[in-house]
Amino acid sequence: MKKIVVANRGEIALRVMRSCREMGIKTVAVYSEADRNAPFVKYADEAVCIGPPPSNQSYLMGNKIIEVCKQVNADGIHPGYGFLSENAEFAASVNKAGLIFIGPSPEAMRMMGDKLSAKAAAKKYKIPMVPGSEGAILSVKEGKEVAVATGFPILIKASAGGGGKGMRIVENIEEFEEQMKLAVSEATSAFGDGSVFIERYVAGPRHIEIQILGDTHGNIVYLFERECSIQRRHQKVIEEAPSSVLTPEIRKAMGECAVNVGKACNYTGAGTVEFLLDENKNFYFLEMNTRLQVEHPVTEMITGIDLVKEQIKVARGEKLSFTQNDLTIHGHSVEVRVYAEDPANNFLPDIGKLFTYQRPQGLGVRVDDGFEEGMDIPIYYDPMISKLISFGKDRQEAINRMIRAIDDYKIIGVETTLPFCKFVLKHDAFTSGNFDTHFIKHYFKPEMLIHENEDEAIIAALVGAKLMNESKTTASTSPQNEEVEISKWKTNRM
Ligand code: MV4
Repeated sequence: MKKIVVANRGEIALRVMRSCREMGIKTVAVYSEADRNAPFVKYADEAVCIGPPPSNQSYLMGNKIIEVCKQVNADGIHPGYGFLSENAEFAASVNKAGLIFIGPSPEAMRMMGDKLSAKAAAKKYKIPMVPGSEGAILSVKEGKEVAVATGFPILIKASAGGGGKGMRIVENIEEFEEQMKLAVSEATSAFGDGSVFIERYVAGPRHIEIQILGDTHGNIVYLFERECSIQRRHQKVIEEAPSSVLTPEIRKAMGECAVNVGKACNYTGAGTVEFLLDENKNFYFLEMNTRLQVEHPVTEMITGIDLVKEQIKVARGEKLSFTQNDLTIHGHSVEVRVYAEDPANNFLPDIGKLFTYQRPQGLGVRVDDGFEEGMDIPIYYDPMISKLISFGKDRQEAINRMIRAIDDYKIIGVETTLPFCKFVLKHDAFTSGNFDTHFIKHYFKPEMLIHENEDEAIIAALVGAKLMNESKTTASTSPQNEEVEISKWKTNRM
């Protein structure tokens, strides 16, 4: 491969291009009109504008992107995460055009994209799964029988869903019919597929996922776990590797299960197998994500492996250059997602201009971002400003370094989730490692931030007042439009 089109934007486009550059591969940015001045466009060797800002007229235009590949004589496409990354039809079109899709086969994407077929495939390898229905629930009557046999509370999940989309909790049999009907109609309108299934509801689980890597010669390895339990409304906030609760035995067992899930779909490239871990440290396979994930850097930090490089090498047909025995965990890494959202105000998106934007630096600090000082955060896409990643010899050092990095990060112009992340990192439940997916619901109230935030709030208010005076004529978006955009952001999260 000599030239790769990066079919994405922002931090992940830059992230992919950096690895390409190290490998001597030319890069092509495809960008929307909203991203004309973005760092990833400048960083690329070539750049082609593919349309107006809305994703469905630019970053989701698969055929247009394939056309660009032909124009610039590229031989591969890296899809990043989100947008077209898990679209099996797109991957198939790329291959059909004689280009290389840097990711798994369309067949593996299809099989794992549907939760029921993913579970059916995993079952052949005796992977532990939450008790529930064997396959799709076809009637309310059947559903009630399965729910009673499983034991309440249960979850109704959409087979075409994933990442928590289309999930409904049912506490008792009286609620069942209504909830099932809602689940089916939601799944039908959201995914065009009303298939649902039932699982026992695991009450206070941890979300632990295993990174795997497979080549086209039948080798699959696991690159250990990422702990992603700190999340808000299915949106991950803080991730870390390794997890503070896994014993070497459980780690090995989960890793081997993840490899088997990979084998069940002949997986190639980088993928992630999601598990729930209950209070008794039983783990259950949930679903597989067939893309590079947002939080992949923490795995890179503890393994020393560049996952994007490995994706490209696998796509070129190379054998993995290491075996499972070559892989070990070194130190500890934490990632926080920095969003342009106001944590004191129900995490409302707070887009605007980055008047001051100074990244933290120093030993063990990595910033994956896609912005420069003075840039506007576009309203059209997910409002993630950056991912801040720390590395230390152990968990405590990684956490202390992260808190230092948060304090060194200077962002003025928009509210960010940084103070909220600091709140989490300093909380006893987090530092002790004794937390689950309900952490934020249990421990966070917006009032808790107001004190933390005081100095910055005063500066921001002063800067804001000054700017208001300077530019009274600037047009503002109507609240109605803002609402539409907000709902659009919420759908595109990884
Ligand atoms: C569950 C569960 C409890 N029991 N399944 C949410 C995301 C999707 N991948 C699956 N999810 C869950 N599935 C059973 N049987 C709880 C969740 C869940 C969750 C999982 C991981 C991280 C955060 C979560 C937050 C709420 C619910």
